[in-house]
Amino acid sequence: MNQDPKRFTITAALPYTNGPVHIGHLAGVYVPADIYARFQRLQGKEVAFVCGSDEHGVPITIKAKKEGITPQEVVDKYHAIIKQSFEDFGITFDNYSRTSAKVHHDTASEFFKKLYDDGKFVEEVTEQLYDEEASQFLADRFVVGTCPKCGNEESYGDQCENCGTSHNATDLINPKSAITGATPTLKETRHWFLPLDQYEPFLKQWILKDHKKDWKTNVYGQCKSWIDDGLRPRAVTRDLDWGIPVPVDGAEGKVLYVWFDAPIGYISATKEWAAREGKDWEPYWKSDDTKMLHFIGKDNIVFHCIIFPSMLKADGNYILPENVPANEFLNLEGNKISTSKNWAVWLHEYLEDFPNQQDVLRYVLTANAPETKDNDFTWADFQQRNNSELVAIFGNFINRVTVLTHKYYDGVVPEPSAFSEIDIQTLKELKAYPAVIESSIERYRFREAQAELMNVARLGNKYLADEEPWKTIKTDEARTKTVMYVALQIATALAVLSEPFLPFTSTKLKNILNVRSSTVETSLKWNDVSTKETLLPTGHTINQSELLFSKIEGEQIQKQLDKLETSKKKNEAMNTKAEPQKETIQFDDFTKLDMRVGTILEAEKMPKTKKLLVLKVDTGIDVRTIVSGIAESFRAEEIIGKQVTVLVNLAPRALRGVESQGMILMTENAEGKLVFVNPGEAGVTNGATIN
Ligand code: B3M
Ligand code: ZN
Repeated sequence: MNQDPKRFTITAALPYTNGPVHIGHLAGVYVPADIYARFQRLQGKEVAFVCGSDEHGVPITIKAKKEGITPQEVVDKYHAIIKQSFEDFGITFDNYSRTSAKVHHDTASEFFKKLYDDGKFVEEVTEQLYDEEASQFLADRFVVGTCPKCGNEESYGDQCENCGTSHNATDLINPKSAITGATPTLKETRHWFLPLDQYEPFLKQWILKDHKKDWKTNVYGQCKSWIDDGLRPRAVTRDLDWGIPVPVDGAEGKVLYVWFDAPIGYISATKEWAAREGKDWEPYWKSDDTKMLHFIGKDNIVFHCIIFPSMLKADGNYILPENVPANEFLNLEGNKISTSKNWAVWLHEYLEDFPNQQDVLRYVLTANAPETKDNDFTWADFQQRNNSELVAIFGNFINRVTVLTHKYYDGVVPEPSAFSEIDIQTLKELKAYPAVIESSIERYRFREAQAELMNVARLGNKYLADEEPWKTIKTDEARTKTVMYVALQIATALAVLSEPFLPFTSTKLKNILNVRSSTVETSLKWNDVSTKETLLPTGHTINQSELLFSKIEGEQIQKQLDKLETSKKKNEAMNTKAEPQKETIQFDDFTKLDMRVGTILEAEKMPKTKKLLVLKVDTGIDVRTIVSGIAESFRAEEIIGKQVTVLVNLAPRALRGVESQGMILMTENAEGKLVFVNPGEAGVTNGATIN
């Protein structure tokens, strides 16, 4: 691969279409990929940035079963939501496709057929796990068991999420069906295997030798450990009814393994895009002067670095990725993000609470990107970075420059006189930034790159603070003009350099500087910041100033924390172990309890207590006083008139001097709040017995 690629094929992992996308997806894959793609386009490079929905695979069929709808209905629903979220956050895919598209079914089938015809697969009848109860073979996420490598008891059939190892379902210790919970039996079935062992020499050369230096250590390390462990043939077909049918005779009822078809989705997405744009897709996949990159999360490394490259190699006509800049995981407030536990910040929900603040989230996620290790997102940090970085540094600088330009010069860029030492130095520093940021981006260090962008704003702030145009305006008109001219050049540089990171802000800023519709912008490219003498010429008029960022208040953050707290409580309630069963009693023991339906007639707080309410209850037998410890869960007014279950023959006892003549039956709900064990049926009269 030469140093100056002609075009870029940038892929971002195809999200499984069984749920919406959250901040972990954005931070790990889509924001870094988008920064990279936007940056290359700003450099004037040809880019195909492709992605799409991964619509096959077991997670989707499981979701469909759970919701009682078809897999197609599941993917249609989430494809639309996911696509919208990406658009909303300014992820500039050239094509966001889906693997249920015809172009993909055709492309994946042809890919398989070619390898099949070329004799690249090993066809074998083997024993696979089978669920007798569900009459179904178990593979991938249909089976869970203990990981043979790390001992994680919840490993899936094809991959352990704890240690990242990819294995065959039959390797699992103590496998259990995820459908019925049954212990699977073994049943013979025919499948096609990609003999990864045969690709070992190729992988050793390509990864362990050629890319030792330029791949991230986490990616390289994982690959090395798999290769060192020895690779084994992997089945690329499955006995399932959801997926792409295996396109050969004698394969009825079988589909391609989702991890065989999904990466081919990158090719299909490129084809679809090229057809739409009237371009040729092939150079993007087959030409040596193309730089191909896969942006993914760390759990996808084996598929993108070992299996897919072996497939491409087996075909023989394809280029290989130049790099696979996989990220680690983003945690949320100290815990692993989890869809099933609703421990996540969903993108569509974020936008409801923080409308038009996409850039704030992009910024914070990049500032905390899990590039070399797992990282944590906290709402406190989110607020802090917005208020003391985006508002106080970036926003403040732009606001000062634009407000002063209007105040002093009616919005017209003034003419500078001779530059001082400081001006020359400042402009020189400014011109160095594009190369500095570029170098970080080209090494996939997006946090570092964005930090350098903020340094441009800091440079501007410092310059204004040192040169104090608000003071010199009273004494030295010429000097003030020069200072404002220099500050306006820095502001314009920020509009250009912020585009990959903060695209909405960049557009807003270009509008303020009035460089979008005029001829100025057409000439503003990334490198112009370092090469052009003038970015914003004297005499150019800028538009009215508006705030780029706004302060985020404590209540907004509290609301987000409360949401998470609710999820936490629900999870705790779901996980609390039921109390062990008490000793067995005889039927006669039970009949000793006299439980009735009663109605609360009056309720009043017991003076000087926190928990106790004094109730008058109509039990159908009589109206009696019952003291109940429920004041923390109910206000007295709200329970008057409620029908409840009462144990009426409990020996009376005095509580704080009031005799309680019975007990109301209660339990706790998911949030830990007491609730009545309610008769629940309309038309039950007081005094009705419970048995
Ligand atoms: N759908 C896995 C995931 O979301 C998967 C990526 C496919 S990329 C070809 O983790
Ligand atoms: Zn494991």
